[in-house]
Formats: sequence, structure tokens, C-alpha cells
Amino acid sequence: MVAERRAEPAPVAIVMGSQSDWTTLVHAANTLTQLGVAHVARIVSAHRTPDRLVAFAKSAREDGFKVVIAGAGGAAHLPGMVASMTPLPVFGVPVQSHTLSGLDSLLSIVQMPAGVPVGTVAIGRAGAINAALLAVSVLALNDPGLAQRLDAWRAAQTDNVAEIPVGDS
Ligand code: RP5
Repeated sequence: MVAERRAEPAPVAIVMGSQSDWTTLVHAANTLTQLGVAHVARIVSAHRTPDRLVAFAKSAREDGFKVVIAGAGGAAHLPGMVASMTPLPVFGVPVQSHTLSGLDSLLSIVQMPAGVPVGTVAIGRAGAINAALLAVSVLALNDPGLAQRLDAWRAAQTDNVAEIPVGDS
């Protein structure tokens, strides 16, 4: 049976390897919400739910997604596996692990062999936010309204930087 398609599918999929990754990936979701970009978030573990991973990645484009944000920690093969099964741009977020502080996640995600790219961002919250901003930049190429919102978001960020530091000297 062919699944019913939503009239306007969310353009961004956020996938993560575990519920424990959500405290990091929620920052990507919040950033997309701030910029008015619809998204869905799903737990898709490369090793605990491999069939879910294959089903998601193989149908991501026909399901209407334009960009995938994939976050994982430790032996973080989720972003690379997703990228192996979809032509969509995949941004990989290394989640900060307990044992190696996310260096394991970073190296697992960033060291893709030539031919299957994962755009890898910083470890943790900063990376999650930047992955969302990269997704917005991609979508804004064909969405003037979103481009304006992104410009405004960045201008507000600039305006919020005080020139004079506060505190004892
Ligand atoms: C990875 O293992 C997940 O992406 C997560 O970062 C890490 C730990 O998972 P849990 O043991 O917290 O489920 O697959």
C-alpha cells in the first residue's frame, strides 16, 4: 500500500541514534522552529534498529525531505549510513559521549571515504545549531521568504553582541 503523502511535507528530517541524543539534537529542532522551518525528529539507530534506518534513508527523498540532520555518539555510523542510501545533503552532528567527550563521535562521522559525503559539524549543542542553520541555508536558496528570515536571524545575533564586556576588570 502506498503511504498517503502530506500536502506539504516537512523539508528537514532530524534523526538520532538514541533517545539520549535528543538533549543535543533538540537544539537543531529549536533553531529550525525559530526560523519557521518544519521538521520531524525520529530515533533511528544504525545498530539497534537497522531496518528502520534503511526504510528511512531509502525513502527520505520521495517522502519529501530536502535535508537530513543526523546525530549520533560513540561509534557514530548513523550519518554515514544515511548518506550511503540517500542523495539528500546529510549534516552529521557528533554527540558528546561520556567516555571520550565526543571525539569518538566526531572522528566516526567526519572520516567518510571519498564519494559519500557527510557535512560534519562541531560536537554537541553548537554543532546541532549549526547543522540546522546549514539546513536553512540550503532551503533558503529556493525560498526568498526563508532567506529573509535567515538574514534577520543573523542580524539579530550581531545586534546582541555587546561591544563592552560586563564584569570586574
Ligand atoms: C549511539 O550510542 C547513540 O547515538 C548514542 O549517542 C550512544 C549511546 O546510546 P544509549 O546507550 O544512550 O542509547 O548509538
